[in-house]
Amino acid sequence: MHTQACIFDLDGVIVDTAKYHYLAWKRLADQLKIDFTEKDNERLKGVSRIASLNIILEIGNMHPDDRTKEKYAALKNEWYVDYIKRMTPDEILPGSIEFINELREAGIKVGLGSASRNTPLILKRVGMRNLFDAVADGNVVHKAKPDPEVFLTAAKMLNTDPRFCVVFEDAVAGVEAALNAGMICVGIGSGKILTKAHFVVPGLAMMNIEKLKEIERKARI
Ligand code: B16
Ligand code: MG
Repeated sequence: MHTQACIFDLDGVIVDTAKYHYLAWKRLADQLKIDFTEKDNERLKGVSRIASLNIILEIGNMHPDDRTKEKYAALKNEWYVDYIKRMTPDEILPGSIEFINELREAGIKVGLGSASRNTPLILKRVGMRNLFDAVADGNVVHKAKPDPEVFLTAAKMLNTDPRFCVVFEDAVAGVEAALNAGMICVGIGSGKILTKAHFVVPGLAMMNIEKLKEIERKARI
């Protein structure tokens, strides 16, 4: 097997924080009298905080100045943090810990690549920080997915050639970021949405080393 490192997205792959992002954005949209639906929320997945706000403002056809935008983003984050500071390890998505432990036992490095600036708080709340050899998140990376910066940074931290990294991603922008980094990408979710991923599974509960080997073989053909 060539794979030397696996890099995981956080929101939607390891934990389901998308629901909290939605509740907090919805609260802001309601205050601004913008009609923001769960379907609209799909467009926000994997996208940075300010880019998410821009999508919501676009839906409402609003054009506030930069200072007002920062105020809105800060308000949303305050409400979001209120949710995530109450998270528990019960909110880790099924199969995540088992698969990561299997990788670690096989000597494969494990990294995290997330757009979220709240990554440290989430990892602390769910007690997973020690399972990652490297964490590249929105605090150290500045270009939003689909730019490959977040995954290339994780690979560098792990001292691994990007060609030997496999990324697990639930967002379209994240899959593109992984491919732009020259990595193999396993989509988490639906093959109808994540059409560019090398392989798609519904969740990490479907993953193990044997499956990883099979995916790697198919992706390299
Ligand atoms: P924050 P991921 C992303 O996390 C979320 O999918 C996206 O909805 C969010 O806007 C972004 O993080 C920034 O999060 O506001 O906490 O900095 O999927 O890259 O783990
Ligand atoms: Mg995600």
